[in-house]
Parts: sequence; structure tokens; C-alpha cells
Amino acid sequence: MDVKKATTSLCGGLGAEPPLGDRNCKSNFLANKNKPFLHLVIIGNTNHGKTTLVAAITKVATEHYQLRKAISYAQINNPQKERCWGYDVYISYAEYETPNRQYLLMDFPSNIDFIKYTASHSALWDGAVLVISASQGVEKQTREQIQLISQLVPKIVVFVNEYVQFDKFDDVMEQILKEEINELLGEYGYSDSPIIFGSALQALENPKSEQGNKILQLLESIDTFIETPQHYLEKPFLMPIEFVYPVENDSNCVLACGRVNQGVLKVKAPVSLVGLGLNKEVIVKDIIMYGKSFDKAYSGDTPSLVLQNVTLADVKAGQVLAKPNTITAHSKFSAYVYWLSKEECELVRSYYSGYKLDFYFSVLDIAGTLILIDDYKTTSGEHMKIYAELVTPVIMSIGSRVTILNNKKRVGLGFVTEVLD
Ligand SMILES: Nc1nc2c(ncn2[C@@H]2O[C@H](COP(=O)(O)OP(=O)(O)OP(=O)(O)O)[C@@H](O)[C@H]2O)c(=O)[nH]1
Ligand SMILES: [Mg+2]
Repeated sequence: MDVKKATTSLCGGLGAEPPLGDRNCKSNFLANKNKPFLHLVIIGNTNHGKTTLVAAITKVATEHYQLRKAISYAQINNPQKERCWGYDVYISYAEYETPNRQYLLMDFPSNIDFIKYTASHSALWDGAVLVISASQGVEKQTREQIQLISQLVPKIVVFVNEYVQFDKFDDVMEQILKEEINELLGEYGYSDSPIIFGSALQALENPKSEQGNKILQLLESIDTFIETPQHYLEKPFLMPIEFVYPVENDSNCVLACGRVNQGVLKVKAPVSLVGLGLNKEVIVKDIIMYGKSFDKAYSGDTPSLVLQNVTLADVKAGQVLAKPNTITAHSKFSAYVYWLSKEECELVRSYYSGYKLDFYFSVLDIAGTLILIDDYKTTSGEHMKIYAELVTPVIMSIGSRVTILNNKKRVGLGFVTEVLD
């Protein structure tokens, strides 16, 4: 097998289970590697104007900066179906670019798609754009979405939509709405979020108008308020292994694919291969992305690493590659979990604190005890914070994905929000 050719095709997705950084493949960020590339998600209640705002953002960015093509509302409102750990999720991707950065914006057609995607992927977004309709204000779904991303997304920028329709929307009402939004964001640890008032629809219809300028203001706020995820680069290198392949004609090498969660890896550097009973130092012989060799892989990249002096029997999905002596295993954690609905789950029932379930980290299935707050019980189709204690410690970090099984049947999807012990 030609390793580079093979990894090019891997980047396009691996059948049912896409690699973690699959979304990167939709972008051409490698074409402009010296400009930071950020992932944003657009959130907000149904019908508050999310998709219109995404279209307006790409339109205004194109008109003003002339760096990329605009994407129409119709294109964004036609989401792709993706298989997400065995479940169908609908997502739209839209790219835009400013002189400083490149962005990939993700828009979900429904709240349930957003919840399923968030619950089943590791730390994903560098920031979020929250849309709130001026006429409707903050709604229950808005709060739930902020709660869901609060452990994962460092910064939120707010756009209050349909503002111009309301002649009666005076300074006092604007102030009241701002306070309501700030209070809500403050509850989940967000402070100083810029709040821009405007009309996505009018900006889309006339990007050079005053409303177009509001979108420009939004773009500038995103550029300055949402930080370039540099801090992940300063942390020690860490990459969970998602897929493993043999290297043809070289039984001393193995190809390990995944997404770099943090840090920078240099080719030929020693790394620890840890987990599933193994802790071994190995050398990274080559770093391959999109069919090309690179001398470094950065946080956010999705490389295929050629590991030297290991056999296929050593390397397994579920292990991690890390800077030597930087990681340990844990047995207690909290997680945000979506309990599969009646339509999605073969085993519908409620669980209480103390219930024994299996917690599946990548390929690793570990028995553990569920702990819920205030004697709460779980309900199918609901999402909530849980605690759990495993019988054996496993390598995990904030954002690690966990699937919950009962009697070998998947009942919940989630991600680790806190590592406790
Ligand atoms: N009058 C007015 N209508 C708007 C504005 N922004 C969006 N709309 C309209 O509101 C409706 C919903 O907008 P979308 O952008 O599809 O809303 P959404 O949040 O993506 O909706 P879902 O994807 O269904 O959750 C559409 O008919 C838009 O044309 C605005 O600023 N003013
Ligand atoms: Mg929409």
C-alpha cells in the first residue's frame, strides 16, 4: 500500500465512522496554512435566523474582503447527512475569510442534530455565534444549548436579529435585553461577550447597507474577541488514536490516525504510546496529511502517523500518543450525556444513581457506576450532566467521547466535562 495515497483517501471519511477531524477536509485550510483557521458553531432557538445569518456573514465577508465566494441561504439550508457514530446527523458547513483568519461555520437544521453532534464529538469549536431574535428574546432552547457547549466552547459572540423591525425597540428595551443575555451567559461562565443588534435578512439582501455594516461589526468582533487557539499549541502533544492500519511491506511500522487534541508533534520525535495495558516509547517516522509529508503536526490537524518499531498487535484505537511522561489514567469523571430516544435505542428505560453500566472510550469498554445529582433519573431523548466511577482507570481528558451501554446496547452518547480522580 502506498501510505500517502491511502491516507489521502482516509481523509475523505472511513465509511460509517468518520475520523474526528473529518470536518477539516471540507476546508482548504491547508492551502493557506499560515493564516489561523477557526471552527465556529452557530447556535440559537429554531427560526431565530441562524441560517440567514450564516448566509449574510459569507456574503458580507465576500463583498468586503473579496477573499472567498459567498454561500447562499439555499445552499446552507440544504444540510449534508453525516454518519455520526452510527447515527444520522444533518450539518451545513460554510467557510468565510477575513484578512486575519479563515473560519468554518457549522449550522445545524435542528436542535436534536446539534445535540447529537456535540455529544458525540470531542472538543470542537473555538467559538460560537449565538443568534437571538429581538422579538422572541432568550428561550429555553437557547439556555440548553449554552449549557451544552459551556464546557467546550471558550467564547461566544451574540447577534440580536430582526432588530430593525421593531420601531418601538428603544434604548431601554435594548438595555434590558442586553442584561438578560449577559445574565444568561454569566451563569455559564461567559463574560464580556460582544452583543450586536441588526437584521441578518436585510444584510443578506443588501450587504453594502447599514445592516451590512452590522455584519461587518460582527465579523470584527469574532476576529478580535474569539481567541486563536494558540494555548492548545503550548500544551504537551496529545493525540487519541482513532484508526490503525498496517504499512505494506514494512511490518515494523504502523499507521495511526487521529486528531491532535493539543500541542505540536515534530517528525522523528519520541512519543509515548499509552493505554490498553501498554506504555511504550515509539518514534514517529513520518507525518502524513492529505497525501503529503509534513515535518510537524499541530493541534487540530488530523494526521496519519507512521510509527516506527511497533507491530500491529501493539497499536490499537483507544490508545493515545503523547509527549513522554505527561498523561495518567482516571476512573472518576463527569460527562454531558444525551440519552438516546425511543427511536434510536433498542433498550428504553430510566437509570438511577448507583446503576451499573458500561462506559465505552474509543474501543475500550469499562464497567462503572452511574451517579446522578439529587436522585435524578434519566429519560430517553434527554441530555444532562452525569458523574461516573469506573472499575479500571482509563486515559481520558476533557472532551473525550464516551458511549454508555447497557447490556451491550448503546443507551447514551456524551463527552467528558471534568476529570475528577
Ligand atoms: N424580517 C426578518 N426576517 C428574518 C430575519 N432574519 C431571518 N428572517 C426570517 O426568519 C425565518 C427563519 O430564518 P432562518 O435563518 O431559516 O432561521 P433558523 O434559525 O436557521 O431556523 P431553523 O434552522 O429552522 O432553526 C426565515 O423566513 C428568514 O427569512 C430578519 O432579520 N428580519
Ligand atoms: Mg436554519
